Amino acid sequence: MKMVLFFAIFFATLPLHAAEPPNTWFTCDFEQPDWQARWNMGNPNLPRNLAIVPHRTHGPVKPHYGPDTPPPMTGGGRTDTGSALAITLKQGTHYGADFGFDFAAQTGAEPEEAVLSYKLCFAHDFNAEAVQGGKLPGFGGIYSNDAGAAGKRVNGSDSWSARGAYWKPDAKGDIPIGFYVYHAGMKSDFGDTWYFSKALERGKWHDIRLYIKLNTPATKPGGKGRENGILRAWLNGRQVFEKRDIRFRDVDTLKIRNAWFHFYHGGGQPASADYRMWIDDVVISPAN
Ligand SMILES: [Ca+2]
Repeated sequence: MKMVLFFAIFFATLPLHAAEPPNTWFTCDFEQPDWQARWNMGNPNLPRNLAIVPHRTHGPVKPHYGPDTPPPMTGGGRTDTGSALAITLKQGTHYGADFGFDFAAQTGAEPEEAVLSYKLCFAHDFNAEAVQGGKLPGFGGIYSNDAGAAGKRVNGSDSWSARGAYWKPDAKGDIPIGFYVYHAGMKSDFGDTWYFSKALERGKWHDIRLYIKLNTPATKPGGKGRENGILRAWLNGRQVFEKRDIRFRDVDTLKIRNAWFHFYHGGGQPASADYRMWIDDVVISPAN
C-alpha cells in the first residue's frame, strides 16, 4: 500500500512535456504516457518486450524488487527519479524491439551528420551464458528491403546501416559494445563489428554518445564515394572509438534515415534466458 501511495504521488508530480532544448531534434525520457508518439513504430509487435518501469531511488538492487526494476541511476550528486524503458530479450528468442526516430518524418529532412546519446544499463546477469551477442541502438540508412541488414550486403547506392552491437561478457564479466556496420566497403555478406576500447559493467547505468558523419559521395555517376565517413563513440564522457575512413555510400541520395533502435539477440543463437536491459534519456541532435 505504501508503494502504491508513493507511486501515485510520484507520477502526479511529473513535469509536463517540455519544449525540445535548443540544437536538439528530439528527446525522450520515457516519462510521458504518449512517449511512443514521435517514434516510428515499424513493428506491430513492438510492445511485446517493452515496459515502462520506475527507477529505484535508493538502496541496493535486490531480487525482491522484481526483474524489471533497474538499479539506481546516479549522476551529478543526485539519484534519478522517474521511469526508464525496459527491454527484454526473452529466452529462446532473438527479437527485443525495433523502432526508430525517422528524420524526414519528424524534422522534414534527412541529415548527413548526427549525434545520438542515451543511457543504457544491462542487467547484472545479461547475456551470462552467451556464445554471441546482438544489436543495440545506432543509425540507419536502409532505403531498400534487400540491403543493409540480416546478411544482405550493400553496394553504395542501395542502403547502409550503423547499429550498435554487444558481445558476450569478457573475462571481467563486462559486455563489449561497438558499432555493427553495413558499408560500401564491406567484404562479407554480414556487417563489420568495430568494438569500443572499453566494455560496459553490468548492473550499472552508462552514458553512451554516438556520432556519425556520412562520407563524401562520388562526383560522377557510377563513381565511388570517398573513404572519409566518420563514426565516433563516447562512454561516460570519455571517447572510446573513432574511425574516419568509412565509405557508407557512393551516391548522395543515401543520407541518415533514422536513429535506429533495434534490440536483437544474435546472430543465430537465441537468448539462453530472459536478458534484460534498460534505456533512458535519449537525445538526438545535430553535431555541435
Ligand atoms: Ca526517464
